[in-house]
Amino acid sequence: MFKPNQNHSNRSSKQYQNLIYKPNYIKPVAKKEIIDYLETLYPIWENRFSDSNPPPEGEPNRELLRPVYWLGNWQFASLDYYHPPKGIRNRCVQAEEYPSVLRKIVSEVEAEVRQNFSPKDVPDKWHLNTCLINFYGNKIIADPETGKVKKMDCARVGEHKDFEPGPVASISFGERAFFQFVKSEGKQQQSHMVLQQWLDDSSLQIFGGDKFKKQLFHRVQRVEDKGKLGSELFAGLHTTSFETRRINFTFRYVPTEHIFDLKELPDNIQKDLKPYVSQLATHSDFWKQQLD
Ligand SMILES: O=C(O)CCC(=O)C(=O)O
Repeated sequence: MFKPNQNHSNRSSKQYQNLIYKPNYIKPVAKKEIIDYLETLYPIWENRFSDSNPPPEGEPNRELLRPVYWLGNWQFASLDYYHPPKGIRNRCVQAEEYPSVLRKIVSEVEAEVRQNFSPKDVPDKWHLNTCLINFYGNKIIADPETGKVKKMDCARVGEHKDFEPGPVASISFGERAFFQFVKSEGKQQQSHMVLQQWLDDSSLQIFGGDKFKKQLFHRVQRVEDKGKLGSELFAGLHTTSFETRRINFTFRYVPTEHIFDLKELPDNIQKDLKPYVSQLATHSDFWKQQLD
């Protein structure tokens, strides 16, 4: 059992009930293949809201803090993500398949889950068919008056839950991230930290079960900035106005009946997604076909 409030180092494998951490899980050959694959992607900047899902009264629309790419199915932020039991329709859009290097890793991770998690925490038909790729780093902003460029560190994620059923697996590359599970004390109160750990380059983290998925929230407080690790590793990426120093893949499960083709979505939603899909289609045959 983990001890609350302990600051776990990242040097060795850790296993608690429903939480696994394995450093150096991805071997260098697979890591290189994954980075090569990432260099073929053109991540996009999404807005949190859209015409069909407008921001709350008085709030402006806003860009996410980082560029993203999704595989398996794309949960556009402006569709408000997959959120069962109510938010299941028009949330998950069929997307590109995993490349073979990820398919192999995913099947090993699924075996790991089936070996180590209680069957009651692994839903029927559970498999990791959805992947969010998050790019963490500095946003590059040019001052329109002076023309000077400044960097804004956006390498964090606020507390949230992943609502997809069953365990979630996360693989990290680049600079290490300080990851926390927290107990929310309500909107006006500061959350209470329960467990924190560094997620290192090439590590695997898996969490599931009621405690880590349903009760606690999780967040990334910061990503180290030691200089070279991220910038050299990610020099060939196609993120725009952004300097990446960490990449995280989170693999999740969305029941296939909740994944829709773009064409099946209502017209107003297709209209909201058009700018994103058009942008994706400029570099992806899959997305080009979805537009045709
Ligand atoms: O970057 C990470 O380690 C966590 C990402 C995360 O919380 C998410 O994708 O939901």
